[in-house]
Amino acid sequence: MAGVLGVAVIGTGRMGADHVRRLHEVTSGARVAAVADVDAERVKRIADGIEGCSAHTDPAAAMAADGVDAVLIASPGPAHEAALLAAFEHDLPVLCEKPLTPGSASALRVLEAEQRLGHRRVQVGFMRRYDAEYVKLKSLLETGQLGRPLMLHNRHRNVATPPGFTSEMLINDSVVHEMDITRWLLGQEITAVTVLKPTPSGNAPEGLQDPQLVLFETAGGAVVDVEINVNCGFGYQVQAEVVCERGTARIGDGHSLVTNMAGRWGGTIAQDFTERFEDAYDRQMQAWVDATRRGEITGPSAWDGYATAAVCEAGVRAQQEGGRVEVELAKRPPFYA
Ligand code: NAD
Ligand code: ISE
Repeated sequence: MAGVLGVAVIGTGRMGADHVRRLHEVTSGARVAAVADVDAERVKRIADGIEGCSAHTDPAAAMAADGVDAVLIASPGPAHEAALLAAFEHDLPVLCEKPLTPGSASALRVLEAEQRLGHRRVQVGFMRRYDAEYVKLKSLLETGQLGRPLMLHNRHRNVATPPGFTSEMLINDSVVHEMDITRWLLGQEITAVTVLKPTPSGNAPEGLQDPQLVLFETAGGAVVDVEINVNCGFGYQVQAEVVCERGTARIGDGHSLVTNMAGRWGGTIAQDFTERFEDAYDRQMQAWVDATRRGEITGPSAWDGYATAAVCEAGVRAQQEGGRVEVELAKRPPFYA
């Protein structure tokens, strides 16, 4: 495709509005051609700020609008399957925010529908794969200098949860990123999940099991731990340390700016994901637009969306029933090789 890519953005809440801004102000080679949201006022307000952008309350109507070549889905997870199937009807390339869908059965239906199209159409918004530090870490592991990865320690901390955030969402909404990054960094599927539950923090809303310690086992015999701690109060932190046979490598310390003043040294901590991963969201968008304009689909696939949904299911069972739960994963179709 030679021209500018016209994108329909479905869902204009926190992430969708930020993606609209990004496409409009940061990304090159793309424009926001249409927006859709069930909230008519919100979607009109957003479209009014962008020349040539139409507003819709029906996602399918936005996808059928003039000048739309591709779709970005940023509605809540339960609305993703319908939006993906509508995009497939128009044979449009899609960048779909995580999760692909909230369960493995619905994710499998999406895989089957994409395979019926005969070509890949979906990139899933696991944006950490575009974070400069994670990219460096993966490149280092791939050189083999450190030897085989034995363990991966992760910390995932949020300042506070929004209203309605449940104990299951610590797994489905938050740890899903570590599921993807583990599979990507180590190049191995996750085979089993165990969840340990400390006495909840006094910062956590009543009834929320926060924090949790989540353990993955991988097909290659690595063990991965994730501290998920989403009402820590002090900042948004995502850190990872890989322990290999000949050394370790660690990212996410946030030491890019260190100040010395009045007998103290220190820096600042990001307060949310839009700040910590701003560059990653930008790079993800540019990579998707560039690949789409070349007629290619790159980045995390619908298979990655399905595989993480399957791990989430094992994780929620482990959280609720206790013990070690094995991940039930379908055979990977050659289509997603
Ligand atoms: P949000 O609640 O702020 O926004 C969702 C928007 O979608 C709302 O404006 C709502 O009116 C609209 N909506 C609801 N149902 C719809 C439908 N059927 N069709 C069209 N619009 C609909 O949510 P959010 O925080 O922006 O999350 C959106 C998506 O982004 C979710 O899938 C979430 O998991 C994902 N997300 C990803 C990251 C990340 O780091 N990659 C961070 C936050 C959220
Ligand atoms: C949110 O939905 C995200 O995707 C963020 O990246 C994550 O850090 C946060 O915990 C989730 O709630």
